[in-house]
Parts: sequence; structure tokens; C-alpha cells
Amino acid sequence: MEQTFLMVKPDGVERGLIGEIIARIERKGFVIREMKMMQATEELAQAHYAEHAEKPFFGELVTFLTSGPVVALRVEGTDVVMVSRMMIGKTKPTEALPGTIRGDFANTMSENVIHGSDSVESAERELSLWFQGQPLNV
Ligand code: RTP
Ligand code: MG
Repeated sequence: MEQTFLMVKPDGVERGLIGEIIARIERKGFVIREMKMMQATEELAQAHYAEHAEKPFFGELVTFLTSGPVVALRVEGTDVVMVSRMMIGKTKPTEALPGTIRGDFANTMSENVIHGSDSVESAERELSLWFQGQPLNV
């Protein structure tokens, strides 16, 4: 069964949106296999966003992701990578439709409440980065 890495970002935690976001994931029928609240180190944040290392906004991205606790989630379900990205909504606030998490709760490009892996390959890489060891098989 396909798995993805989702993360409530520091602004989502700060604003009290953990429950709202988890409720949406569960209501959709996806299953949470692992979950932890943690403070990301700079090294972890840099590794997570390695694909953006050369972008002008990389520094801000890492600073933001390490600015407070995040909630890391291993989520499982049919086509969960693509479907959860649809539920998250687009990166640009002008494109994030109402009904999506970002469309409903975010209005800036930088503080956008939630991360979701953008492909099965990214999901595998990010899950092994954030969750050491074997996935739980309950
Ligand atoms: P994420 O990885 O956080 O789930 O977001 P995403 O896939 O929707 O967007 P991505 O292209 O991976 O970018 C990662 C984060 O970088 C910030 N960003 N800023 N100023 C800019 O042009 C710009 N582009 C991206 C966003 O905060 C985005 O979530
Ligand atoms: Mg991304």
C-alpha cells in the first residue's frame, strides 16, 4: 500500500490546526501509521528541502521549518501521494482552491500550514529522513 510523508508546519502547529488537518486525512479514509511532534534541526530541514538548496528562498525555508515544532506523519492509502497533494492545494495562494487545506487556511507562499511529498520517490526519501527504522506494520 502506498505511503506518503505529510507534515504540519510550524505555523499550523502554532495556529492550533493539528486536529483539523489530521481529521481531514482520517475522514478521507487514509490511515496514520506513524506520527510525532518534534523540533526539526537545521540539518534535517536542509536535507528535507535539498531540491531547493540553490533557490533564493532556501534560507528562509529552513529558518521557517525550524522556527517551532512540527508534526510529522506517515500516512497510508490508495494513491495517497497524489490525492493528499490535491487535498493540500497549490503552493501559490492565488491558485490554492477553497476546500483544500491551503485554500482554507493559508494566504502566503511561505507559511502554508502543511507539507506533502510530491511523488512516490520523494515520499520514500522523506519518510526515511524523518522516521528512522522500519515502518510500523499494524
Ligand atoms: P512543500 O514542499 O512545502 O509541501 O510545498 P510545495 O511542494 O507546494 O512547494 P515546493 O515547490 O516544494 O516549495 C517548497 C516551499 O518553498 C516555498 N516556496 N517559495 N518564493 C517562492 O517562489 C517559493 N517557492 C516555493 C513554499 O513555502 C513551499 O511550500
Ligand atoms: Mg514540495
